Amino acid sequence: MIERYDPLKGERLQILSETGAVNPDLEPSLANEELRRIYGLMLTTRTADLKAMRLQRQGRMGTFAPGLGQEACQVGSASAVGKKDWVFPYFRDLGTYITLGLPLKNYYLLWMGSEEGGRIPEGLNIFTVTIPVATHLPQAVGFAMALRYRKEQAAVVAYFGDGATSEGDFNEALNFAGVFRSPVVFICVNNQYAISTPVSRQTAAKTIAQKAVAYGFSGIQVDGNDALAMYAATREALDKARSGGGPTLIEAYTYRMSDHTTSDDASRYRTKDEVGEWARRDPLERFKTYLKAKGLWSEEFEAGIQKEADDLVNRAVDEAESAPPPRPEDYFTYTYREMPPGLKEELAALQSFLKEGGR
Ligand SMILES: Cc1ncc(C[n+]2csc(CCOP(=O)(O)OP(=O)(O)O)c2C)c(N)n1
Repeated sequence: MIERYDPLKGERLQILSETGAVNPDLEPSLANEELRRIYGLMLTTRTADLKAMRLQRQGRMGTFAPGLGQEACQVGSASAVGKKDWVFPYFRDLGTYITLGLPLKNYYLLWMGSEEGGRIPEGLNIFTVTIPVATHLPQAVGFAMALRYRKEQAAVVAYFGDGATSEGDFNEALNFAGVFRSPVVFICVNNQYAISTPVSRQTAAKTIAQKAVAYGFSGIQVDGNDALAMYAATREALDKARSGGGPTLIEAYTYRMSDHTTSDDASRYRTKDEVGEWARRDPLERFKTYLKAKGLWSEEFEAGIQKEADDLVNRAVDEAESAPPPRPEDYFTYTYREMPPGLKEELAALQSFLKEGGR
């Protein structure tokens, strides 16, 4: 299917139309319970995301990067990840973490400034939030090569934004992956902006997906507000990667509905009309219409999963807020197995500063 969509011709994979009508030829065969689960995960993601924004406004959380509008990119693609695959998310990937089973408490703790939040529970094949743009991409490719050398039937998924494609790390990662046919799926979440820089100032290319052509592998542009399309494209790309077919670049074409972070004001560089235009393409509404048409949605179902989401979010807030406060030393502890001399010096300086009552 991926090969059938040519990004150079402006072709984009869509399975659920903007009005929620499904293309029966492309509809993935997912059990009813799985479809309801996908919707529930998107709803949970949105609930958790809006809560984080409120916590920040109340001074209970640090800077936060909201993912409003990107739920289908995250939940749709992550639902296709296999048990043995590994995932390198980026900093706006709450739904990816929720889908793959990271406790929400951890995610909240991280944005509350605690390194404890970055401790991934045993058995979860997922990496911590990466704040530096694109630095995790060469790491993801290296990890994929390690899987290959170990002859594991597994692949890697790496997420990043459109802004990341201007970084050298993007070029190095995709070039290496192309040459060595690494088992990796690159998912570029093109949400149209990198802070205030629109994608038209990021690249002169018509699509991001077409960049794959220059690296010698396939790229596909997918409607990122269509969870079914994200699921289908990711599943196919992962199957291909695991069976030796090499990498794929998926461009999830979407929109960041909220601010870049809690310290941004997007209304200074975007028009109300533009935001309104994208609000019509809401990924949750679209999926709800699809479930309704299949007889899988009811008011009681919605109320039930909303309550579950609220309970989960409230529990995670309680747990995160009652956890021990972060220790400044922790920021030095986890980067290297053995702390290099420069860091040791900085840590000692911080400790004496704190001892003297510094804050
Ligand atoms: C290497 C690096 N440079 C700059 C920054 C500051 N920064 C944080 S997010 C961001 C924009 C990223 O945009 P994009 O990759 O499109 O992802 P989005 O935030 O839109 O999801 C920048 C420049 C950073 N974190 N890392």
